[in-house]
Amino acid sequence: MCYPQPGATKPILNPSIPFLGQIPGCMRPGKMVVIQGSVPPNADRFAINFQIGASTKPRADIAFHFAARVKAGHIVRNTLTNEKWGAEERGVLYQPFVPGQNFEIMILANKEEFKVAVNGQHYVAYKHRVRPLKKIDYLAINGDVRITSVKFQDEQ
Ligand code: 9QG
Repeated sequence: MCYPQPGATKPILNPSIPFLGQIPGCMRPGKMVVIQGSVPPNADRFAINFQIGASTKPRADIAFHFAARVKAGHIVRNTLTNEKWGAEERGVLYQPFVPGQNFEIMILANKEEFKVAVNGQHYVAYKHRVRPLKKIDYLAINGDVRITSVKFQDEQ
């Protein structure tokens, strides 16, 4: 369900991990999520999931799974539908997260794709496989990561 929430929303500060939170007004073209945090020393992997609902059994669909495999040195993008993963997108990208260091991830949805920037630099795009975007109502973050702030913004 999507509960529209007009106006600016307050950042969520220092959430515990795993984090699960409703996306105010759900996803739509122009919606941006800014996530700040750090990668703990010895981190193996963490993931950011844009979900349809919050169910754990059966597991909610994930429109966009952004999985940083820090130790393995790559980032996997995928979609989970009816508890099954689709085709992974891996590309030959550098792995931008450094154990012990802070990061900022900005994820902006437009009509065609999610655009992900890491530390102020465009990193990767992921074409929408789930439509309409407003079905996407929860953000989940799990794994080896510390989060200091999660902000939802609407592009002007
Ligand atoms: O490994 O790959 C993404 O394609 C799977 C992982 C799975 C996903 C998936 O086991 O792991 O990253 O949420 C999950 O299930 C995570 C932790 C082929």
